[in-house]
Amino acid sequence: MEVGSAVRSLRTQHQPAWAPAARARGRRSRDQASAAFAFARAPRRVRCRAMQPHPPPPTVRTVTIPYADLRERDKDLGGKIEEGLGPHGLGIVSIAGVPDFPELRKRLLLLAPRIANLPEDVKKKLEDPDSRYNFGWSHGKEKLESGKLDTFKGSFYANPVLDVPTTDDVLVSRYPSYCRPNIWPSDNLPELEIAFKALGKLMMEVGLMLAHHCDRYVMRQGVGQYDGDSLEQTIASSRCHKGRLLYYFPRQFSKQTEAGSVSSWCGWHTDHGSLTGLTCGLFTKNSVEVPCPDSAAGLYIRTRDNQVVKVVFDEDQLAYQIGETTEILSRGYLCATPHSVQAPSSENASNVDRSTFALFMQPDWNEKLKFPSEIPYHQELIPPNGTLTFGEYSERLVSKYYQTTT
Ligand SMILES: O=C(O)CCC(=O)C(=O)O
Repeated sequence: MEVGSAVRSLRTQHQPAWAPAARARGRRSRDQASAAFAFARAPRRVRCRAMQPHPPPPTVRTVTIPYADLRERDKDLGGKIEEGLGPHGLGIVSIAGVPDFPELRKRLLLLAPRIANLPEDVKKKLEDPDSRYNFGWSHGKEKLESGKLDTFKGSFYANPVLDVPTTDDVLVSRYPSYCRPNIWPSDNLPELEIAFKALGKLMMEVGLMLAHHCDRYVMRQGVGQYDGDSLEQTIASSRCHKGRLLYYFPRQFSKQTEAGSVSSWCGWHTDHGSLTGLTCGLFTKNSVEVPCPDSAAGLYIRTRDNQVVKVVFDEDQLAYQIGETTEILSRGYLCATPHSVQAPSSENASNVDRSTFALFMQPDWNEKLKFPSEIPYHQELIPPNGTLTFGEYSERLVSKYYQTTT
């Protein structure tokens, strides 16, 4: 078991520090931000489905950064960061050529159907209601946009870096969704812990490299020097990271309208943390990997100018999405976007499931965040002095959603 402190503290190194915005300064408006998203960039549009009553959303490729460039701390990646994650971007980029990633991805994703198909009494023992199902197995506990419980997917949550984030009981009861210990299926699927931690740690390492280039980009926008942490420092010193192994159960549609919805497998949402690592979904049928049976199935993003696009990246690429907290603290220079997942609905999609893995990197519960005076989300949660810890902010956010969805 790993008990203890943060992954790797960068606090003593000289780092740019743009995150806490002591004063709001020149945040770009949503209109400006959305104006220039260029669908006309033909090379990024890879295909359209024909013969549909309504034209389907265009398919757009993520901006891709080679790993060899990402790992060079002095390389100027500002153009790519701006194109993918800046005010006119999709809020997602993918990294190509990450060593060991393809094997670690496949090893973990193939375990998702295995955990979902464990006997019900075994899965029950892997649940953690005290964390609001934010550790261990969770199925049918979250609410969909419709208010119904989400039975379309099951998730297995764990912190891939720390098995026991803290032993302080006060903290554990104050922030149970971050501070409770991991639960592993040691008797029934022991290989899950090893595969989960290996992929989670790799995604964290690469995420830190990307965060460094995001910091450089934001600092160059004239944001100036601030007294808090950069994105890289924030992630490196956090004990709050959470991995989510997702298993999307095969869907059967009773109505055509349900089948065509871009959120038929995962509802629209925006990640609220700092940076999310995401693998390309893996489809299986009767435990054997199959190609995606429907080109309309997969990840969709709502752009800054309110258009829905299907987003694709290769299976050996590792994608990263900006979370709301980073958008707020970067004063809009890095942008979070709402996203959803569509289930396949073609004839040969029956019994096809999908597995993927997301790593939610977020500030430590103790990290003091200084919010700008104007923010695009959740303004009502911020006190007049603009300062909250991430733990306090998250609690307020969960209560807000709890009140509005029950
Ligand atoms: O399944 C996917 O590709 C996206 C998952 C996702 O958005 C999430 O878990 O928040």
